[in-house]
Amino acid sequence: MSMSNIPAPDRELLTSNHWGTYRVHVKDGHVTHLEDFEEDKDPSPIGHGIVDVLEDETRIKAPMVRKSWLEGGPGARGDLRGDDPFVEVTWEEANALVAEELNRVIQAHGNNAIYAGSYGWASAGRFHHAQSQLKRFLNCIGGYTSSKNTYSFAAAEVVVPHILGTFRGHLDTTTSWETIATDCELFVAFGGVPLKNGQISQGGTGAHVQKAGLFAAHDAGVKFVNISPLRADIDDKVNADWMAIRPGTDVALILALCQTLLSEELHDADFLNRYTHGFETFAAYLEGTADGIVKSPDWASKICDVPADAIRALALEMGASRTMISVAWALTRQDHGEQPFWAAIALASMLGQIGLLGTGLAFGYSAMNNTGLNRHQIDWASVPQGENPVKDFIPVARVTDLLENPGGAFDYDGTQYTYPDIKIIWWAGGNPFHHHQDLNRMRKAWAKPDTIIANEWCWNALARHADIVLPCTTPLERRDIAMSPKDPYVIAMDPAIAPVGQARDDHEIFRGIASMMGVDDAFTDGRTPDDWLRWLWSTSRQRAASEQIALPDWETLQRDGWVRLPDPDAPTIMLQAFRDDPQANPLETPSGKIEIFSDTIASFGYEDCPGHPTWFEPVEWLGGAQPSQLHLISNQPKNKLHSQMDHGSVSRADRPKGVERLLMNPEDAQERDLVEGQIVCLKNARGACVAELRLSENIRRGVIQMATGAWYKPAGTRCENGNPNVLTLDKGTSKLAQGPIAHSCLVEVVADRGPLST
Ligand SMILES: Nc1nc2c(c(=O)[nH]1)N[C@H]1C(S)=C(S)[C@@H](COP(=O)(O)OP(=O)(O)OC[C@H]3O[C@@H](n4cnc5c(=O)[nH]c(N)nc54)[C@H](O)[C@@H]3O)O[C@H]1N2
Ligand SMILES: Nc1nc2c(c(=O)[nH]1)N[C@H]1C(S)=C(S)[C@@H](COP(=O)(O)OP(=O)(O)OC[C@H]3O[C@@H](n4cnc5c(=O)[nH]c(N)nc54)[C@H](O)[C@@H]3O)O[C@H]1N2
Ligand SMILES: [Mo]
Repeated sequence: MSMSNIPAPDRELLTSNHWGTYRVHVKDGHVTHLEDFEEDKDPSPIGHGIVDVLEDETRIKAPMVRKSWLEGGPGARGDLRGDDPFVEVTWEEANALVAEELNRVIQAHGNNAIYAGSYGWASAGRFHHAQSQLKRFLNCIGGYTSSKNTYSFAAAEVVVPHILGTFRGHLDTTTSWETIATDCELFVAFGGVPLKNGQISQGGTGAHVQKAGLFAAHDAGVKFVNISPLRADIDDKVNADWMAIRPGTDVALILALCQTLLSEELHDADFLNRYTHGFETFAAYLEGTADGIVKSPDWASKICDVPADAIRALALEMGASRTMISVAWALTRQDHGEQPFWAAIALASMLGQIGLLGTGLAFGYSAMNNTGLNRHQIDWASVPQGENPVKDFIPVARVTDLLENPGGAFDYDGTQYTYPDIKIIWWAGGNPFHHHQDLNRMRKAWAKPDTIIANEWCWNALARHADIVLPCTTPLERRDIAMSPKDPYVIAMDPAIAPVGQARDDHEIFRGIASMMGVDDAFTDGRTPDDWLRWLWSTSRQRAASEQIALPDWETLQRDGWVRLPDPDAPTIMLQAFRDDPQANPLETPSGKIEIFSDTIASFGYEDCPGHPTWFEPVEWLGGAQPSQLHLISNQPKNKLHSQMDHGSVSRADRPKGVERLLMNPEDAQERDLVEGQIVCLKNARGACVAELRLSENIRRGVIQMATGAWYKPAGTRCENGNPNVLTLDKGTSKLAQGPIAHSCLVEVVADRGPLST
């Protein structure tokens, strides 16, 4: 039931997603394999993981309704979500059930009783962007309670605009990799330069550049320092110095670097004077004027467990070198996650190299493929979402609080708000049973709403915990365009096979419900999907043309399959215009300068986020741990994107025993009588999960690492697949941003004795 009237192209088929672009090979209507895109010199294996699960038993092939809900109506046995069987229904029945339930809830409770923050990455493709389709549809029927910010770096999204005027703007103008090779001497990387993460770029990746950028810098003689509990956070080839810091303590280390620069008079007073605001207050904090604590290397050493001499030496070296400071996003996903980026901005300001070639500051090289990838950034057209009349929102990671506490108050960025009372949850293109913390707590709260609707293509934990499951297509079953301002390639995404089973494109799903509710004209704007694609392309072509970039017409794009934008003439330098002329190009902060002290944040009076970068003990960290406890880093997985295709061949190949792997230092293992390859159980008061133990000297003592992504498979409060989010704590970073804090987490690890033993 393909909606497209566009004929198949006379060339090899293409597909694209966040992890890369591939040629698609099809035989008898089935995808046989994908082939790496010829333009990509460092292709990612991740994409290949979809082939064997496209049509297998994990695929949702028809609309499904949870049995108790179907029999008892909205609100029936929410506690059975995740355990109840499902009953297949027709699309007509499913659409009618959804339309009727929306009408009921809107009439009885108002549109703010619908929560459709629907956070998540979905798939690439400008038209079939699941959230845009969902939000456009809901805005046609009066709106929904939304969410703000991301799980990636919520703390930075709220704090950095107060300090630098914008966060995203600076992220999108990260200093180009090529200038690191030519103009940097010392590259200090908090959280490393994890090439595993550079496989990904939101909205589609044409060719991978992070490895080439890193290696070129190394070949040019740049010295790297990897400040991380994990040696593997930077590739062995670059011979980085490894500072095996305790997780969650980077702020103490950064403050000591600042204090050393200050006491050695290595700070750039002219830069601080001309470009920053409030340094004196911060300097007084470094000197301990108010609290009597000098933030010296000796002080920091006791917190971060890096030798004081090494801290002092690094400060002196930074003061004497052309230095780039890179801070991984992970540092924002921890308790008081507002502080590391703010402290790093203060440190880079003291070095005075911001806005120059190859030096200064960056938010996470290789967090994605686009970090430091020099490119034109066209404001590509997207599906307009319309206006949401409902003003209620939550900071994205407060979803469990929202469900637990209707009518309750929460603080956020200087204002107090109230949680609405949610009756319907709708998710399309995200997986809260992947991304949220303290999943056992969330699962309980998830039992409360009357109705949960999910658009999904595979039977993951989100689908299993929904009442109405609407089966959607994957990009291999629909036509789209991958075009992202984060990547120079535009890719025609071809439909390679017919939709599997009764799966429908998200757009088609919403069109069906819109039609039942009498808003199909508003939803489609009178356009067919093909009309939308042509509109998206012609609008985007015009926007490119206004920036002197000529793009082919629609027919030519379809014929050729892809186009690469020309490279910009000059490298990108973060904050260059501000550096060149701070009067003509002030920052969008109250002072127009870098706010090392923020009067605005100070005026909020938050005890957990005062007016300047401050060290706080995290709620969970090694400094406050029992001897039996270890610090769990649950970082991004190498072989997949989040939970996507965890069931596919590429991810499965990485866990031969079926469960996620856990990395531990051999000495920690010996103390616990644990051995390589053993199945272990991680546990704390919030839950437990299993993992296969792997030992390595490349992780600091006291720290264990387990990638996220395993599909949540609860047996009581224990996850049998190894999803670390049964262990992580669900609490906001601070009253300022209320961001998630997955990386602040203590656990115990014991030999596994089976499901009933925990
Ligand atoms: N412990 C811990 N937890 C974390 C993190 C961490 O570091 N540690 N990181 C956090 C971060 S940074 C992030 S961004 C989040 C990621 O969290 P998510 O973005 O929610 O994770 P994904 O697995 O990418 O979820 C995307 C979902 O969309 C579905 N999907 C794909 N294509 C389509 C489509 O076309 N239509 C529809 N309807 N659905 C589709 C997929 O099957 C999948 O279920 O996780 C966060 N959680
Ligand atoms: N392959 C793959 N790539 C991805 C993703 C994926 O799921 N798979 N997800 C993408 C997304 S949505 C995002 S947001 C980015 C996230 O990008 P990041 O936030 O950079 O990702 P992480 O892998 O969580 O963290 C990077 C490293 O920081 C280190 N680290 C953790 N805590 C601390 C600390 O307290 N101090 C120091 N110094 N280091 C610490 C960890 O060892 C970790 O390996 O990755 C993107 N790239
Ligand atoms: Mo993210």
